Amino acid sequence: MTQKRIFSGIQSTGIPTLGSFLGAISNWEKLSAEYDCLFCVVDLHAITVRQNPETLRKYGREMLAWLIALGLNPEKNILYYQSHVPAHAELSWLLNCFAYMGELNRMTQFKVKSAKNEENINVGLYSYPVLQAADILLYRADLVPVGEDQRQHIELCRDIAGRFNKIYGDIFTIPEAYIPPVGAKIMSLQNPTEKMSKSDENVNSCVYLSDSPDAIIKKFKRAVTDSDNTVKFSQEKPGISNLLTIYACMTGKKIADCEAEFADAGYGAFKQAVGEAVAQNLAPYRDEHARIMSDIGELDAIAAKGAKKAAESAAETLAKVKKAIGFVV
Ligand code: AQP
Repeated sequence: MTQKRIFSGIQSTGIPTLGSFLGAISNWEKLSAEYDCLFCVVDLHAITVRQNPETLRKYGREMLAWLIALGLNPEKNILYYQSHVPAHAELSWLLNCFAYMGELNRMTQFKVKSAKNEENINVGLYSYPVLQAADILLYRADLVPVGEDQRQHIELCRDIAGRFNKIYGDIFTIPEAYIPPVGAKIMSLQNPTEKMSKSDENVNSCVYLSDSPDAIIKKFKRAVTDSDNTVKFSQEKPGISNLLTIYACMTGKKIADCEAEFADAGYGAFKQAVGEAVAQNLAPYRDEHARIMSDIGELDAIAAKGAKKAAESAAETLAKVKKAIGFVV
């Protein structure tokens, strides 16, 4: 039996956060033992928000190095930059003709990002989910491990694939989202009702994977909570609930056991413990990242090899799609 396939991607819009690690990349690493995997630095998606060219290039390489440092073995998994495989953009155009504006108008991420970038509400930002559908469908992925914020985009991808298949036959694999039961939406440390985001202007709202242990502990000490001083998971306590989720993910304990552990502790001791757990867990990855970044030639060679393999697989799907649509082949 052939192995089932996973595709997932991450934008090169900054240094990855604890949110992208817990919501996505740590699960990629766990699932990669059982699946045939492609993991992509989605730099075409990144330019839906204006980027400085040098910074974008730097973040692209750094992101690929993070994926490897976090345990994605390039010998086992296909790792590459989206812009190195033109089939993503090509299929995206074709799928634009099968996606409805009514559907895209409903996308929460578009609404949030266009509110934040009023001076640059570009067509790419609007059709972002169609490119994401192309990313996934090109590789006939069975499973797409993502954070909660991407659930709506995966649903749209399934709808577009189903619509296409209904017209042209069984061309696309309809993918399933994999959203982890705990850690699917890590919230900002400064505003716990908003998602932790790597492009947040307030650096204290995010833990970046590159942060030093001291910086991590300080950020948790400053985390916004309420004044009630009881460590309890509840909707009324979004700050403390977020910290409990992070602590549970870092220690592998159940939320209820974490609550019990800190039942007699105040917020100060709890925040210190969460900070230390995160700092301790992330330290080895930071060292490994620095080691990988010390050999850019090797990193670029990994990306080139990954793009070659990805392009071969993508070409098969694209050929089927073009033939089905009726282009002269
Ligand atoms: N806070 C989060 N909690 C859980 N999962 C998260 N992810 C991102 N933030 C969190 C998941 O990480 C994967 C890669 O995300 P991305 O970088 O491609 O896009 P994003 O969701 O837009 O992430 P950011 O950090 O918010 O980036 P910017 O600031 O550039 O928009 C996805 O699976 C995502 O769900």
